[in-house]
Amino acid sequence: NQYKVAVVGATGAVGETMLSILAERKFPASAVVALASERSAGGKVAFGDEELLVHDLATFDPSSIDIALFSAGGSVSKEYGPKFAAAGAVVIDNSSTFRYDDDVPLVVSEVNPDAAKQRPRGIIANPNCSTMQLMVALAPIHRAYGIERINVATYQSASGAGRSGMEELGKQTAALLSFQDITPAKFQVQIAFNLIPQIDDFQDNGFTKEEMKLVWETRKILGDESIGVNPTVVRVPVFYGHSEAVHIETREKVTVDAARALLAAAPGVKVVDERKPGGYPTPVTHASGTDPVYVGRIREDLSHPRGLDLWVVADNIRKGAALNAVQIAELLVAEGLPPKAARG
Ligand code: A2P
Ligand code: 11C
Repeated sequence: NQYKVAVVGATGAVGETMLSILAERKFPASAVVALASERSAGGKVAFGDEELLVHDLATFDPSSIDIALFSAGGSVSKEYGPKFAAAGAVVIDNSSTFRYDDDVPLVVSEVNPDAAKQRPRGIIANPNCSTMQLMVALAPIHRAYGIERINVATYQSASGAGRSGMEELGKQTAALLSFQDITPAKFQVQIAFNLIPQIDDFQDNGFTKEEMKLVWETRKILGDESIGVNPTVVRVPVFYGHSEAVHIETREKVTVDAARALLAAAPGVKVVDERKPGGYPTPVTHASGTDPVYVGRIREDLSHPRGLDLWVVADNIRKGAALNAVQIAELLVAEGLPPKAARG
């Protein structure tokens, strides 16, 4: 079976990676269509060794599309996602627009792949990057030992804010090193040589929306509303790769050896946990540009009898967004989704 695939937001940080991963993994596509706003329509984007012409989403007819990967922001998903679904495409959406709707599955390919089969609206949501890597690492532990509570502090890279976030980090760094003044634009305050304990807007409860996404998405993906999640999210001056200092409390005690063995066998996880300098994953030395979710610094909590500490790092643009979206598309292939062309 060969599918006609659309990538919406093809010129963005996630969209361009969706295209390269579709090519890398030889996704069975009869055609791939690159879509963005009229600003970049007529330009070119890379697809493996080829170049694709960028088309204007606003004037594109979706009727021939089998699978559409959306990563052009929430408002674009909200307007065009349902239009593509109504035209018979399965929409895999990377925005937060549909994630919390009961009739839209929220899928991490290694964790709850079967959820993708029930999609009454023709839309499958891709989780937020910070939740994604947390779930790949924690689902095996939850299923074996039962997680009651998660304390997590994140260290999220500038690429989470898209291409303009990376540009701002680069420009501020260069400007400050040559003693020039900077004016924050994309980020709330200076990001170069700094840390910002805010991602997305503040909610009434004092948490930011990025923090609440960790709470809502964890419960939905693991199918367990009783899990306590206590998040603090921080933007850091790193280009690619989100890191997380994770503390969990389980119903049954998990030893370091048991956690290591479980994670070593878990799909999508790579354990890097040598107790020596550099024997742990970092965004630059391990995660950036690669697919696994890396776990290191595994320790039994000194202050709680059933507590475990972990350090979890992944490329937020790849597993955190583009790779998982393509893996969801691969689930559709495995399921035998009939392509429109074959349906005649
Ligand atoms: P464009 O290049 O035309 O602005 P990032 O998250 O890296 O900032 O990328 C955002 C992506 O979403 C880009 O591909 C951008 O395309 C696309 N995009 C933004 N607004 C629209 C829109 N109104 N219609 C279609 N694509 C959009
Ligand atoms: C960030 N996690 O790092 C955000 C980006 O809900 O898909 C992705 C936001 C989302 O800024």
